[in-house]
Amino acid sequence: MKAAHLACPLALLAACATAQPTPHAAALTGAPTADEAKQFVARTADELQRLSTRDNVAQWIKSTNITDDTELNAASADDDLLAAQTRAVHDATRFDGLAGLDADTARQLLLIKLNDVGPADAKEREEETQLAAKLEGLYGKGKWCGPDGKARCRDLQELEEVLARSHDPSELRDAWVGWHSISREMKPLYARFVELQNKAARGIGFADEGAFWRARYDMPADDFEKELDRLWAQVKPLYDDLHCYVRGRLQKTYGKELVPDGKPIPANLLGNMWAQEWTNIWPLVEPYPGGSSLDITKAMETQKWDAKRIVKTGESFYTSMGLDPLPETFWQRSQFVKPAGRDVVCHASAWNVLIQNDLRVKMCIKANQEDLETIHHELGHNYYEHSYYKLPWLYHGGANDGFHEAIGDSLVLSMTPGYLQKLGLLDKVPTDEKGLIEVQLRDALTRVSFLPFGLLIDKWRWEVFSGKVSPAHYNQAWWELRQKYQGVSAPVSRSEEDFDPGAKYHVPANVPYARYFLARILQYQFHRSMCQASGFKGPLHECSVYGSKAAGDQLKAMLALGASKPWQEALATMTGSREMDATAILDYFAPLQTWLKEQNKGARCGW
Ligand code: X8Z
Ligand code: ZN
Repeated sequence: MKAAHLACPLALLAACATAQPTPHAAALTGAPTADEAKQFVARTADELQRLSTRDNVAQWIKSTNITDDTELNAASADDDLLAAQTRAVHDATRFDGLAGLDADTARQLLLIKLNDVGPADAKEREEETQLAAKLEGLYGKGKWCGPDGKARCRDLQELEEVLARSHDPSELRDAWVGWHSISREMKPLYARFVELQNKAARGIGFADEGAFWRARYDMPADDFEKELDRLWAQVKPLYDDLHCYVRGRLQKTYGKELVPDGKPIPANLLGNMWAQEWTNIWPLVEPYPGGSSLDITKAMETQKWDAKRIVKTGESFYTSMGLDPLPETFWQRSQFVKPAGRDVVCHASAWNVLIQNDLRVKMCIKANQEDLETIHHELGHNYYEHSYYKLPWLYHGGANDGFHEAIGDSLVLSMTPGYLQKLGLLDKVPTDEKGLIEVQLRDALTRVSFLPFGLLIDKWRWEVFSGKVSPAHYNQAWWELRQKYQGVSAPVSRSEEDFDPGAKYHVPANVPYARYFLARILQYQFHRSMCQASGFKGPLHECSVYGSKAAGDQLKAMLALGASKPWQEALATMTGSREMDATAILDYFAPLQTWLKEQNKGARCGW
């Protein structure tokens, strides 16, 4: 599969295609020519698009009905695609250094070479695709049936609900431990999966699979790593301020014994299975309770919002900006709610299955704020796909994978209290200083909290791929990074029998994660530009581009580029700048940061 955001085990940024026999390098003799390169690109694109379509169908069937058969079927389609991509990557090297290529051919050759590949040995490739399908399946089917296996079995959605709502430390611990037990059996499979991916990456000249992932950003792979660290350094002070305030407030509920000063926060106390977003602990940290309620989940429940209404609300945001309505087939073919009686991958994803505008989402929607935001996120992927599906196949993709993740998220920033009031989900729009802090703190619990998590998953994987961390130390290295970046700790002691990274979807599903960190930075840059385009003049956090055709035009112009240009150019189209930069998120949260610093005076921050 191609799109980076799909729940596709092997799909990475530029990947996914394969198929009709491309002209094998060996079969071509004589010096390569620019014409020949052009034909090679066209043939390869045809083949890869055909195989990707078939793979998408198989992946969709598997993800919406996990069985041994659908897993094997998906693995087999993946295998064909991967075989063709691997061959194409090798064949494309024939044109390395060739002068006289037109810009489009050169760009497409580059993109072919960034496609996912498999090990050269067919048996090993088959093993890899089967492992990929199995690992994602284990996650999708995961259930916790108590320590002796005899309790009522609970799936992730149920256990997440406990993490979100309970304030009883032992209940929180049990739900956390329960879910983290489902990944234990993944460990040997994952270790082998890493070996095979490394073999594949080395087969095309990369040091390891991590280096291959980092090479997909229109800049040298080492520079990309530095770029991430630079962006993190920009936002870390804001995260630290939030961490300090939240820890202080959690102490009031759980006591200093459970939440000591100067130490990481236990990961089960932050309202989310992975402590990646902290919105759910709002009742414990709300600074000025008693004012207007910002809890729109309650309003959605009372008003009995269903999945269709949630998705329609998402679509109307896009159409209000002048983007097209979703195709009729979207409504017929998507999975909005968890079907009864079969295992599915509930983790939300967006698809263009048959490629020709066959947009779909796959979700298990619940009526809450998180899913209202997630549908905007997923539709962002769908609208990107809608904007580039007529471009040549190799341009079907985001400017980089962080762009793909940031589109919907940038619109979520326009879901201001004023907008939510229009939806009937907020009674009153807070107008005073306290109201502003409340709104910003809630936002920060959702988005600032995420930043270090977004960074550390791939920091861990890169170390795993490079061999710096061996399977004997997988879990230890994981918790070192969780502590270092997030300042959270495991709620109970862990060992190498545990495989805690596997309890996060993107690890068994093999979806790179740095993209989400980038998206958290980019979404504010996009928001700032769209606000300017819409003519908005006030502070960034007050702007909503709902209904702005000018903002929509600006967005459409960038989306329409797909992957045809380096991301720096796409960014310039949208923002006028070629740099990713955290000043937009820092500006946005400036009032909150000042307030947090005030609150934290005298506290022992850090861990
Ligand atoms: O996986 C997702 C999306 C699908 S691309 C729902 N997200 C990350 C996660 O859930 O961990 C969105 C935010 C981060
Ligand atoms: Zn996404």
